[in-house]
Amino acid sequence: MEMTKEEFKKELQQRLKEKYAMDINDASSQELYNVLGSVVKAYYSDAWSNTWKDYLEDGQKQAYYFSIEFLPGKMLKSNLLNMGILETVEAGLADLGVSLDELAQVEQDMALGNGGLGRLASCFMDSIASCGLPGNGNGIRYDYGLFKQRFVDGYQVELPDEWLRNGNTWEVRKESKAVDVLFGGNVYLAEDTDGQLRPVYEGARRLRAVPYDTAVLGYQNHLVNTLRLWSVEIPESEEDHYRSIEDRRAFEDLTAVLYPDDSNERGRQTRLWQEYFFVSAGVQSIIRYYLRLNKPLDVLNEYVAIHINDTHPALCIPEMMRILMDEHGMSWEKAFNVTVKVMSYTNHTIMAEALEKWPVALMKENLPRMYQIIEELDRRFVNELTICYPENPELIQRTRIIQNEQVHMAHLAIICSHSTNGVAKLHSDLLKEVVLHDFYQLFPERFNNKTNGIAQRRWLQLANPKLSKVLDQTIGTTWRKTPGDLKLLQNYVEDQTVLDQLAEAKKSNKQRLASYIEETTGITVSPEAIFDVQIKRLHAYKRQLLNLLHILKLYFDLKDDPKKVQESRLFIFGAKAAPSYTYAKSIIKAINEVANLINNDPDINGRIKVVFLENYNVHLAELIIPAADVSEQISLASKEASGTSNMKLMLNGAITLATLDGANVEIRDAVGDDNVVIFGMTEREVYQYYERQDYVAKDYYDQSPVLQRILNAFVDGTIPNIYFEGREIFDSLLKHNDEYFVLRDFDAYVKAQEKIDGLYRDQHHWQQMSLMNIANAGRFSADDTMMRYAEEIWHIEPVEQYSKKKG
Ligand code: B1N
Repeated sequence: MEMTKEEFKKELQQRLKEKYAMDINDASSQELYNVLGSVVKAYYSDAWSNTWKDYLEDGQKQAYYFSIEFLPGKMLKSNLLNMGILETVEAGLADLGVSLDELAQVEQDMALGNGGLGRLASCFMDSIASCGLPGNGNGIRYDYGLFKQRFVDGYQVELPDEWLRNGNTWEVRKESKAVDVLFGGNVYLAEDTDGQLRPVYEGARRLRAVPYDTAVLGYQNHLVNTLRLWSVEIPESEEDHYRSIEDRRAFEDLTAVLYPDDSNERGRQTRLWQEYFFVSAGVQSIIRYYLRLNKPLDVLNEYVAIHINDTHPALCIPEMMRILMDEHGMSWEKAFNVTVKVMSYTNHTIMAEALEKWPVALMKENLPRMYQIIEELDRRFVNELTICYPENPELIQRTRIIQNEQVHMAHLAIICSHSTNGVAKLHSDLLKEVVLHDFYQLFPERFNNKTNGIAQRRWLQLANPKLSKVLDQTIGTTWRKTPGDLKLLQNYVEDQTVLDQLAEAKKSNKQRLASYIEETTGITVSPEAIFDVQIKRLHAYKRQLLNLLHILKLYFDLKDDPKKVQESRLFIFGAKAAPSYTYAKSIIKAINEVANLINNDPDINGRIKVVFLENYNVHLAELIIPAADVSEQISLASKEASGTSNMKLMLNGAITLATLDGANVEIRDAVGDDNVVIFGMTEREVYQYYERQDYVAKDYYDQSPVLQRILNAFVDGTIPNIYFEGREIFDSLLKHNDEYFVLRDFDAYVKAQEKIDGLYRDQHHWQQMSLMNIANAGRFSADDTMMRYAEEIWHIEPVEQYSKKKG
C-alpha cells in the first residue's frame, strides 16, 4: 500500500467531484470526511479481499473472537496509521487547507461496548491483525451504542447515542451472507426420511441476521481481517406472522440497543435473544465458510477456534452442537468432542452479581432447542461425575450446569471448552483457588492466565504524538512495531535533556486538556497542578468514593490552615453509571456537588479543583490519558479482574497510585516498588475479613474525628444539594457496613496521597519515575497477549506473508 501526497490529493479531489460535484472549499467537514473515508476504503479493499482469499486457499486455521461488545472508538486515524499513510494524508490535507484533526472530529465514536471488556475486544482485534494472525471478530451491530451522558444539576442524564445518524463509512453490508435464526415455538425430535432423528420446529419465529463487515487493518503488514457485526431484519416470507406493528417492533428492536450494564448482569429476555442471535448467526456463517474448504466436520478444530469473551456468547457451545448434530447428522459424542476442542472461554469478573445465570423457564420458552441440548450436556456431566466421584455428591451439585432452575453460563463455558483463562495473574489465581476451585480440581489443565494488554498504537502513537516524537528522537522508532523496545528508554533515566523533553511533552498534553476543560465546563485549571485521574465505569467496588473522601479531607485541611504546604491538584473524573444503578448515580451527584463547592470557594483559591468530565468515552480517554500525572487504581483488592486504563496511563507516564488488585500487581512488578505508590489491604486480608466476618465500619468512624467531619458533610448540609444522595452514601458506609472497605483503607490512602505530594515536589525524581513507567509499559502490549492466546489457546500462527518480521 503506497501512495504519494500528490496522488492522495488528486484522488480526494476527484472523488469529491464524483460524489458531491464540489471543490474542496465548498465541502462541509462531514462531506470531506465521507470522501476521505471512501479514499481510504478503496485503498485497503484489495488487501482485504486478498486476505480472505489467502486464508481460504491456504486452509489456514482461523480464530473467531465472539463478544457482545466491541468498543473501537474512532477509526479514521487508526486506519491511516496502520496503512502507513497518516503523515502523507495529514500533509496532503494541510496543502488543501484542511486539518486532519478537525476532520477526524466528525467521526462518531463507535461505542458498542460499556467499558474495559468491550475496549479490550477492540484492542485485541487491532493486535490480532497487527501480529499477522488470522482472526476475526463477531458481535452485534447495535443501532444505538452506549448512552450519551449529560449532567443536569449534577445528575447523570442518559441520551441515546445515534452513532449511525450520518451513516457509517467503514461498514459494508453483506446481504448475500445473511443467515436465519429461530426463536421460540416448540421443538420435538422426529424420524426423517433417512431414518435419522431430526428436530421439528413448530411455531418458531424466523429472523434474518444480516452481517455488516468492518475491515480490521494490521499495522503496516497488508493484512486486513474482519469484524463482523450482525443486525436483525424480518424476512419477507415471515411478514404475515406479525399481527401488529408493536408485535413486529419487538422483533425489529432486537439489535437496537446495547445493554448499558457493566459487571452487573440482569436477566432480561431481550438480552438472551441478543446473545443467541449473534452467536447463532456467527457459528452458522463459520460452518458455511468451513464447508467451502471441503474438509470433514470432525476435524473442524484443526481449522477453527472460537473464543467466548465472558459468558455472554456461551451459547456458541449448544449452537455448535445443534448444527453438527441436527444439520450434519453427527453423533452426540463426536459433536461434543469437536466442540470442546473448538471452544475457549475468558472470565472477566468474580463479582457474583455479574456471573450470568438464566432462568430455566425463560430459556426453555425462548430457545427450546438450546435448552434441550444444555439439559443433555448437564445430564451427561452429572453422570460422569457420579461415576468418578460417587462419594462427593456436593461437588456435583456445585458444578453442574443446571441448578435451582437456572442455567449457569460459566459452568457451561468451562465444562464444554478446552481453556478457561482469567485476565491478570491475581485474577486467574483467584479463579483457581476460590471462585472456580471445584472446576480447577476437575480440569486443572484447562485453567490458564492471560494478562490483558493494550494496543500501543492507539494509546501512544495516536493519542500522544508529542511523547512519541520524544521517543523516536531518543530510542529510535522500533518501539512502534515492538513495544518491548520501550525498555531502551531506561538508559536515559539520568539524562536531564531527555527528562526535560518528557516533561515538556506532558506539559503540552496538560495544556491541551486544560483547554478542553475550559471550553466544555468553563472551569479554568492550571497545567502546573498535579493532574490526578480516575477514569472507569462508576461502580462501588472501584471506590470513586474513596477518592472523594480524600478530596474532602484536603479541602477541610486547607480551610483550617490556608498556609498548609500542598501541591496544587486537579482531580479529574470520567465515568458513566448504569442507568439503573442508583447508588453509582448518587456518587456522581455527590462528586459534582463537591466539585461545585470546592471550585467556587475563594478560600481554596484554585489550589484544589475537581472536574467531572461528561460522557467519558474512548475519544475522551485519548485526550485525558496523555495528560495524567497520577493514575488512580484504587479498587478493593480482589475485585478488579485486571483493569486496562492502568496500563494506558502508565504507558503515558502517569504514576500509578494503587491497591494490589488486578493487573496493578504486575505493574508494580514491572516498574519496581520505587516507581509506583501502593496502599491498602491485600486480597488476602480482604478474604480474612470475609472469613472472620468481623469488619465494623462504624468503629473507624467513631475513632476518627477526620472521618467524622468528612462523612458528616454528606448529611449536614456542608455539601449542598445532596439531601437524599448524601444520606444514601452515609448509610452505605455506616448502616450497611461499607461493603468495599472504604473506611478501612482510608488512612492508608491518605498517606499514599501524601507520598505522591512529596514525590511530585521533587520534579527531577518525578520525571525519572515517569520515564521508568513508560519504559516498562511494553510488557502490557496486546500484541504479546494475542501471541500468547494464539500459541497457547487457539493454536493459530501468523500468516507467513503478513508476519511482523516482513512488515
Ligand atoms: O473486563 C475488563 C477488566 O479489565 C476489568 O477489570 C473488568 O471489570 C471488565 C457484564 C462485564 N468484567 N466483566 C465485565 C461487562 C459487561 C457486562 O454486561 C460484565 N467487564 C469486566 C477486561 O478484561
